Amino acid sequence: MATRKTSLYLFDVDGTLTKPRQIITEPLKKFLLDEVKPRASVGLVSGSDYAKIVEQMGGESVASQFDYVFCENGVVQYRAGELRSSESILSCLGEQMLQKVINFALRYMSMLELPAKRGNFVEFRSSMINLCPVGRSCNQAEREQFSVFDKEHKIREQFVAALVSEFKDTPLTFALGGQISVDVFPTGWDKTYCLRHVVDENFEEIHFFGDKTEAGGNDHEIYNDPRTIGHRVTSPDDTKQQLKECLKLS
Ligand code: M1P
Repeated sequence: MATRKTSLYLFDVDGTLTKPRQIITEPLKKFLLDEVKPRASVGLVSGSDYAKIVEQMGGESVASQFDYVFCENGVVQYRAGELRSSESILSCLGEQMLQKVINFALRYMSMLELPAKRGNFVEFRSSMINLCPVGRSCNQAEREQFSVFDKEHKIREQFVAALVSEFKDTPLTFALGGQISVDVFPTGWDKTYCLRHVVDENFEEIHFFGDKTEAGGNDHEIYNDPRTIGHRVTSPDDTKQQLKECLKLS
């Protein structure tokens, strides 16, 4: 039987606990904190930064009730609302290489014709760069519109292929972020990175729930890692259903 000492349940956020970039629903939040947390340790592991995770969980007071909050794939780690550790992509790559990536990406994105283009095409975070052809300042309708266009025209897949080819000799990984962007980070700084922070806890089971588990998605590595039991989900409702089955809840 799962206990908080023996079992850890890790959750991706976008598409797993919330709709992309939306706020978690009250019933799911309550279910996780009232039903799951008493039975297992719980953690969030997202490509997003802390501010976005807090916003999507409905505030810092909720986020800090999770035992672990792993941001930017766990390269930035929070516990109980406190920053515990982080790494810098700038120190890892150096300014010159970073600029090569940013300049290539901006040139590539400048050639794209899309239904809409807004601002904030490159978001620089502690441990990753997020590249967004439509621009992160798009509104929700423009986000949805890009997502439909991207599914049809494979904008991000082609962008990733161009980045991989250009930087094939550089230890960088390019992963489809959520709905509208591409995450760029040093190889190895994928979601499996967060597992090093829980080694000392000696959990018998680490479950991971995510929706982007296919190759190229940002849940792929941790979902397939031998240290985790991976659960592929299709929506927040599906996550709840699978959790009920795992924990034998009615
Ligand atoms: O699901 C995690 C992703 O969330 C956002 O993706 P998008 O804006 O494309 O839906 C980004 O924060 C991305 O970095 C992150 O991986």
